[in-house]
Amino acid sequence: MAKDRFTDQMQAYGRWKHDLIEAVMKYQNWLDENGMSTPEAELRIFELIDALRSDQLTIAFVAEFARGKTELINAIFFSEYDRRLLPSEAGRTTMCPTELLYDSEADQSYIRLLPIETRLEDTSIQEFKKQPIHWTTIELDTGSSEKMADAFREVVRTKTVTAERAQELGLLEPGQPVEAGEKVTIPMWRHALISFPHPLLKEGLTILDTPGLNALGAEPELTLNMLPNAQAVVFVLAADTGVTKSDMEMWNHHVKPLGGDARHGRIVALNKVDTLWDELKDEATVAATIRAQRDTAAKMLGIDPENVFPVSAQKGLLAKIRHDQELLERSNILALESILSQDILPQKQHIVRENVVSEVGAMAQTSRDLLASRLADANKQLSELRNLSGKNEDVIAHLMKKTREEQITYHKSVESFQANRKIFSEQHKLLLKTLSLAELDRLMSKTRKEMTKTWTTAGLKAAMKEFFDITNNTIREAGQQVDKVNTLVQTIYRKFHQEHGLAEVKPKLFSFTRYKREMERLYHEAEAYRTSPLTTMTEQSFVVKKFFISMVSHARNVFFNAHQDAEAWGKAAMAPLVARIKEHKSQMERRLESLRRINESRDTLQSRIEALEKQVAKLSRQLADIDAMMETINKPLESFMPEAEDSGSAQVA
Ligand SMILES: Nc1nc2c(ncn2[C@@H]2O[C@H](COP(=O)(O)OP(=O)(O)OP(=O)(O)O)[C@@H](O)[C@H]2O)c(=O)[nH]1
Ligand SMILES: [Mg+2]
Repeated sequence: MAKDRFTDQMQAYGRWKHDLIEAVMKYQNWLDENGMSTPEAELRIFELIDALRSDQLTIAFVAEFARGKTELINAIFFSEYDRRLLPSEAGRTTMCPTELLYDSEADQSYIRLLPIETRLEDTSIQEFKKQPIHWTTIELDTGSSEKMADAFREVVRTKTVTAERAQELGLLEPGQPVEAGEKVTIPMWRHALISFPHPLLKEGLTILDTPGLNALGAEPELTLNMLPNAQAVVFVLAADTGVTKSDMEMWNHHVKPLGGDARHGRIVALNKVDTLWDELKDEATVAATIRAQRDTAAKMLGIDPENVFPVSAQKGLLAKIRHDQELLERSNILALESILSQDILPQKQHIVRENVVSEVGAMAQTSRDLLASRLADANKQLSELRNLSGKNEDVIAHLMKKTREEQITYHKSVESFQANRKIFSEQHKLLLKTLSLAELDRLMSKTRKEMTKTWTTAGLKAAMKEFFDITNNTIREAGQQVDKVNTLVQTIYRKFHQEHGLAEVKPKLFSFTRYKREMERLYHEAEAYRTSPLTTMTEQSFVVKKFFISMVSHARNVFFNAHQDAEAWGKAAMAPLVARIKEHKSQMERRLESLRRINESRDTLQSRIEALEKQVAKLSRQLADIDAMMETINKPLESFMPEAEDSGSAQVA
């Protein structure tokens, strides 16, 4: 089997995370054992381990209806059930956004369904997720794939309601005429969560299957929160329909805008190429037809043809179930899988590295620096003492005097450091206050009140503008405060370094850019939405309201994350310097103590030297320990080089 199968690589990723968690825990124990732990470090490590344990990789499938999203999911991830696990049929099948994941906190596999009527409430899906009581829960029997597939059929259920009701729920197209008493079919559920212990899901994979275009438009939270939060979006076209107007609309409005950011992988699949297979034509002609379709699709989407993957989900699933190697190759499903493993996973790992590894790495580096300085000091003392043998008391007295003087100057600069630290803490508090959720919540509830009062589009637009103008201002203020606090930190570090000549420690600065960028994106999106001619229709007021609510909750999330981040950063910002100061202080005390003891009784010189030699040996061992731990922490993902014959550029014949 090819080594670049997504399944294998995802499991390698899981092992990497597992090893990393172990290494971080080992580091924590090591800190404890060596008396180098602080409450701040302990808390931070706890948070980092928690972040690693709950780390998720989300892959979303987006396309017009019936392009084969669900079939692709079945073929790539769930073929070992030897059947079509998720319902996929001609016409509209998937009725609501469906997340497949593993909820490690639940004691039973389940399907949770959020009733469509919850659309009438001002609560976002994100918030509903925290309240299982609003969901209909079905226990999932994972013992049989038939029973599972049966249970999954619940997700695609629909019901018939009057057109007025559908309109009330915001499920009719804008401007669609409604006749009194007319019946329409609507989805039964608004959102589905499916949790079961599948190996990939257990590794933290979340798959988001979505219904076609209208559903996307009607559930702004999907396009505003869920898709931008996914690490990869697979956009599916179908060879039997070609690129239609509604495919283009979806691409331009919902998928293309996600691609500007390096954090998001965007993959285009041209599905159903088996409809072009023709036994009456030779393979070269069929391949040329597929290539031509791929090129046309790429041109229309404005991307490189290399980035469009011609596949057959249906044949891929069939081939995997039947273990038909030839058909599997022809389906080209593996090429798509290898893109997921070779592009998306390393990208994801890169983000985890940036967020977690860099931080633990920096902590470990601080410990290492501390040890190295202890070792240097012990060696220095050792050579001092060795030089003392045979010297008179005056020399020792002189050394003691010098050390005491050093101590006094040092204490003075520590005092000035404490004063600076207080200023830092005040400025940091100001930053937290600017990012405070309490303020934002007040603004949110005020805006919500205004929104409930007004159902006119103009009123909603005014509320929207006010909200975003105020938050935009707040973000600008916060940005200025961040600059101020960062400059302060740099000054404090530099000053201490200059006055004390301690080995230079570089402070970690607070990075606010991604929050600023995210809010800018939201602002522009709100602006575009407000001024779009679509939203001038009164029927749209429902969608405007929904849209706004999901934007506001997104903005709240940005603030929440920024606040948390700033808080954690503030706690850690002075830590390396404080550690250095403490260390230097106790080193001086140790030297003085050792000199004093020698001065009092000459005999202890030899035993002091021996004790120091032991200490040097111990410190060297500790250094080796931490070096080994740092190596595990920085270990790259096991490399899974693709084998030549099934590399990503495999041809579809
Ligand atoms: N010939 C062929 N048919 C396919 C292929 N993939 C999917 N189909 C069929 O296309 C139809 C739609 O597939 P789905 O997987 O339900 O499509 P979807 O994109 O999930 O559609 P919605 O859930 O309605 O948004 C089904 O009848 C599938 O059997 C393929 O590779 N080849
Ligand atoms: Mg589907």
